[in-house]
Amino acid sequence: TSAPFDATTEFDFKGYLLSKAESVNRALDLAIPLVHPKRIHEAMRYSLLGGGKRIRPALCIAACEIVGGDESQAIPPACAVEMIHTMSLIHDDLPCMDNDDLRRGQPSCHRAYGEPVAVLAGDALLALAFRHLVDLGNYPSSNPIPPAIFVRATAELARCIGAEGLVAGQLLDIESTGLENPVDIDRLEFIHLHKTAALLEASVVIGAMVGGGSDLDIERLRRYARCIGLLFQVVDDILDVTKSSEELGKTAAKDLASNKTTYPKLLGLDKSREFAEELLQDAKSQIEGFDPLKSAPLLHLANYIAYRQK
Ligand code: GRG
Repeated sequence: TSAPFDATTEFDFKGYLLSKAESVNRALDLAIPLVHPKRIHEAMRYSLLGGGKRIRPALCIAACEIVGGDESQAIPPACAVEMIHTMSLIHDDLPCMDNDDLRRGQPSCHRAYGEPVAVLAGDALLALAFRHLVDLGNYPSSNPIPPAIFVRATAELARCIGAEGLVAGQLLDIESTGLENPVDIDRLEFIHLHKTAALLEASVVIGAMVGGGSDLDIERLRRYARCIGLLFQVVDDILDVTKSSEELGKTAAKDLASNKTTYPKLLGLDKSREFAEELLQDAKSQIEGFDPLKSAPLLHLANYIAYRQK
């Protein structure tokens, strides 16, 4: 499938993603110096700086920009969400969870550093994420953000990742694995909205908050993020079916073996594609009222999630 032509086709999306990833990678590198005790800081750096598409930071920065903020205001929250994403991957790979030896083509954190250090590296990244988000020293002094915004952003991030967010999605996913019958569509949607969409939602929402977005802006962007979060998983499921067997990665093969419920299994391939298209259109409709130039990154991020090939 090729990306649709629209008014923003001229926008250099690859360049945008690359430049935001570079800014975030620089800030992440500075955020974790190799101080005592070195081993924990090494493990944190190993997982945080070892690749990744940086989709959540890009969403955070793009949401800040769409409401009129600038990149420098969004770098600390963008780093915070990537720290949380990384800690969730470290913990997800542990033997007590998904038991994965590899992450992004490299030994997973517990394979490289041992389980105790991996658990602690995840814990430390979670703590650092919140510290980094609220540390005024990380923000440009020329464009101060009101303290009340930090309170709201902190609450938002905690809510999205806690027992009513990411953690809830992970638990239900674990409990649904290996069941003889597929889970129903409501449960599948709950898992994806919590396990995947919640952190995308927090990324977008706290980006819009630090950028000075109104409550209405924030709620429209929240809706956008939920749609693309679900879309991410629906497309993942479709790709698992449409990829040839040699293209099937280890994770997908494992999912098949564990009898994982997917959208194509519940709805069929055509209906799953229709659902993906509806989610994409819904996401795009949420950003229609914003400045067309400033909305190009979020528009292209939605297309990227919908039309990616892996
Ligand atoms: C956050 C408090 C807290 C606990 C974590 C272990 C756990 C609880 C949750 C697991 C969540 C999980 C692994 C969700 C999957 C999310 C997902 C879609 C990962 C792949 O994201 P990409 O493609 O990965 O953006 P890269 O490698 O590009 O960063």
